[in-house]
Amino acid sequence: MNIIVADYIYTPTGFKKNLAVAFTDLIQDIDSLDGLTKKYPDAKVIQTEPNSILYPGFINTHVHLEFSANKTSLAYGSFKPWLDSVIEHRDELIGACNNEMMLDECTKMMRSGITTFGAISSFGNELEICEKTPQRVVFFNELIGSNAMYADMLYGDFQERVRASQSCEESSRIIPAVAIHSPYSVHPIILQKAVNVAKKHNMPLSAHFLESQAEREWLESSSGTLKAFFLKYFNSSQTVTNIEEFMHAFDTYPTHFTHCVQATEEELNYLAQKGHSVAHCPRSNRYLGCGRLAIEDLPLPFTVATDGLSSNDSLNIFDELRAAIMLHNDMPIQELSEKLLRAVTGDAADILGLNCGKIEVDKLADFTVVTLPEEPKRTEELALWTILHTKEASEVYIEGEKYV
Ligand code: MCF
Ligand code: FE
Repeated sequence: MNIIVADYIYTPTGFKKNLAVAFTDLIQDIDSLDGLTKKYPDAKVIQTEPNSILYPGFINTHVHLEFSANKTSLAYGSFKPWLDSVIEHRDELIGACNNEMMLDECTKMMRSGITTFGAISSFGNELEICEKTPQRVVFFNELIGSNAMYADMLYGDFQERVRASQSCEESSRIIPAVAIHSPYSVHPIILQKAVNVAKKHNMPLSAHFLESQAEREWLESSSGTLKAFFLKYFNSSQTVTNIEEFMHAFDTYPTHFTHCVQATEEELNYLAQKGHSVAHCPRSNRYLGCGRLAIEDLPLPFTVATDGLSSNDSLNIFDELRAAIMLHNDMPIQELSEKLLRAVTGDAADILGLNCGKIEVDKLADFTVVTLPEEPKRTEELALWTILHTKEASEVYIEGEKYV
């Protein structure tokens, strides 16, 4: 048994002073240090540095490790030029992205306090690294392919990748999962089959959805800037599905939809009614010129995620949270900071069905210790100071083991 003490503990009911947490691989007890040392006299006591806050480990729900080699290859600023640049540079970027590079990004994520991440995998290349990294990885096997002619082959490859990720379940912290790339890139027939796979195995399910205005126009009327893209690369002039049909495909299984920047109020209400949620990627949306997700009016639960280095400059969760504070500049800053911290802890865990993300008895002992540069003068501002002053965590624990 271990006991960890910090000036503040971030619990589902707010920041608490004068408490400590007893843990093995699970959180066993929460009480005063005195109370815990009496109950567990043999426990090792871990005293964190002064001005520290004990958080549950942070969760980055959506990242593409395979694109970690991108620095200046992909075109930022607007969606269609970005998509063109993905097609142009994809092979060389994936080729340049070796295990060492991906492991380095996992380590950097961990130093920023991320103990769980959702890896969107198009080829399965990062499976080995996701097995090796100490973090819990929700391994989202991505299905992509809009051409009916190749659909069966692509679906077969997807099934194989799902199986490979399932075979790692016992020996690592990998949780197999399914990702549908997007409505514009997946044929409705295989889409429904993949949704059924997730449903059958009770796997987390995610999909990019209504990221850009260009996507919206293409899905609504097979027009707009994506028209030239589909003609050029896929020799097609018609969308394979529409917004309504795509949403209905997920009616019976709660799904984590990434972006949703261009969804209407009506569409968001529909998704909310079906029990879905949103992954909000503020920097990715800004860099690809997609707009701002109005989180102040969002009728459904959301997480905050970095997306990949294909549309970002780092996978550091604190960089992302600071960007969110700047992007949502009309929201009251303290309230927003609290909402953002919930989005990367308890809300993310609830949405992905994980037994972590909260400092509560019987949850997995995943912790991130954040140390403020001086004694905080007011408890009401702890969430904001945490986001503004932290680049790296001072300690990180996963299932009770110390990794940072
Ligand atoms: O989330 C961002 C932007 N939206 C869509 N896709 C991706 C993102 N970052 C990487 N991708 C990948 C996606 O997984 O781009 C590839 C897919 O494999 C090709 S999209 C034609
Ligand atoms: Fe993405």
